[in-house]
Amino acid sequence: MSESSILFEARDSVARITLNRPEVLNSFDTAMSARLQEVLAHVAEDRALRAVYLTGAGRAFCAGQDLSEVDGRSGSRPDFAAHVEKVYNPLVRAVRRLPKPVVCGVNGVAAGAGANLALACDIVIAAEEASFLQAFVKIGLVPDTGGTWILPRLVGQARAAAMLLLGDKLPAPRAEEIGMIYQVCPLAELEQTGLALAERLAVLPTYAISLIKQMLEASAHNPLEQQLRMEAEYQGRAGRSADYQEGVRAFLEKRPARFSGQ
Ligand code: LHQ
Repeated sequence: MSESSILFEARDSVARITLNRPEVLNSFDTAMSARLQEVLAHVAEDRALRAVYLTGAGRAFCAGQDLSEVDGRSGSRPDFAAHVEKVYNPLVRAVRRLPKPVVCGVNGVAAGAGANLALACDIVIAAEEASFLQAFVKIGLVPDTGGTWILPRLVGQARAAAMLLLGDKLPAPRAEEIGMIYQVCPLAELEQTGLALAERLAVLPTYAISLIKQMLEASAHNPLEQQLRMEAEYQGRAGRSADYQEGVRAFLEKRPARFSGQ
């Protein structure tokens, strides 16, 4: 049921979110997406929460769409455009626009929309045993959940094309090698590593981090001149923040900074 398909736990300033339908490799049905959208909206609003750790329960991260929900065997022709707008696009927007960092801990296979949800996160780490596959083409579909936007930016056109057209499994260590994800670690250390990263991020200047997220995203399409103007404008904003006051004061007083996130 939707109540338990997403587990949510707030510990100190870190929101821990777990995709929790392990019997179907945490694949998404509509209710699970709706619940994740609610949880992400709550995290966006709650000022006490300053970083997210997203992972999956059981042996997979997420196998994308729950194919039993969109079973094409009846011969009907469903409206997948509306489905993608309702189920997947809001998740990508929520993660990318969240004014807080999202660490994704890919604990096992990440396929289809599941792979692209992971790649939409700000820092992606994975278990050595994990893998990524752009499974869409294998069932006659096209990539969604931002895959055609994010993948070429992460790995370049040549590798993105091969991954999207062939749908082969990419082992996590190779994904790290080619810069698609940040880091791999043994499965037994994944949670500790991911939560430690989220905890570190949660005490950094959250407002500046939210600006950096926007700047990185804009750099994907801005010409240099526009990006330079954005950097100047956003530095202006950051310079007016309480965390800048604290950061520079702490530096001059030779003590660790205590950032409020504002
Ligand atoms: C599943 C699934 C699953 C249901 C494993 N659904 N049960 C957007 C627009 C509209 C429509 C369609 O979708 C989209 C976005 C998308 O994400 S499209 C891509 C959808 N995903 C896939 O095509 C991946 C399908 N799954 C797989 O290829 C494999 O399961 C992977 C490679 C992920 C894992 O393989 P294995 O480790 O060998 O596991 P398995 O295949 O044996 O799966 C274990 C169980 O989980 C099994 O059920 P069972 O009752 O036999 O134990 C699977 O049926 C079930 N499962 N993925 N997406």
